Amino acid sequence: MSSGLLFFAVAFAGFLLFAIRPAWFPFAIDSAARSWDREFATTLIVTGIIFIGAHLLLGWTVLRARRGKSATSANSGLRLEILWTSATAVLFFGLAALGSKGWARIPERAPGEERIEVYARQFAWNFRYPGPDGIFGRTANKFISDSGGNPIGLDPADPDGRDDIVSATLHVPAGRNVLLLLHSRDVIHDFFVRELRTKQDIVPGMEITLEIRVDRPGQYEIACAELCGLGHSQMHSFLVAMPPPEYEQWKRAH
Ligand SMILES: [Cu+2]
Repeated sequence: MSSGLLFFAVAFAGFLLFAIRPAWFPFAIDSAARSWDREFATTLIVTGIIFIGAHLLLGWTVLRARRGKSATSANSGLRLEILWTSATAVLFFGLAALGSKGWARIPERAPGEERIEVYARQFAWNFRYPGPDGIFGRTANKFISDSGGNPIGLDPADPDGRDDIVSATLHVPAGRNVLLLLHSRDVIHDFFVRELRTKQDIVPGMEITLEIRVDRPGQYEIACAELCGLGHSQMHSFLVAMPPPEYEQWKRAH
């Protein structure tokens, strides 16, 4: 096979990878995630055009040199050097500015948002809801008992905690702002949902907040994205986004 044919075969295969998207991102389930996807696509298209253009130019100069026409000396290209260096700088700063606009669009804290606690441990997830009273009951390490069904250490003497709901899956109301309060019981874990395009580290001894708003009901996988020990690969759960009436019903049933 000639090298030219091989080049076109590889280029075509590369093009197909993007066009057919066999291993592309799963769909995005909130507005911030969709804006980051648009940002990603813009960057990919702009850099893709430049990449292809630069390689065509490179091929053209190689062919030209083969035909015996010498390249111009490096000194005479100073103006060009300045031109494309500054064009690259403008492009990169422009893309960064566009990107920061996307980050600023992360959902703001909203009154009436649903507050849910996330508890990560080696190697499982637990989620806590404050129950009808809206107050999270006290917790303490001495009450933690995985075999006794108290993985987060709820204080049995605290009346505020009696109606708290502890679940192994994260149920959220679709279309409403949800404030996740992230806790770790042991080492650093990381809350990751591909469809949210978000990863948030969970550090022991800290309460880290993460604001999400899922607008598409469904079930999505939660993975731990921080290598946290031997069972790390099994540390997963599900985010279940439900229409608000169904969500309220689910809470009442627990
Ligand atoms: Cu983990």
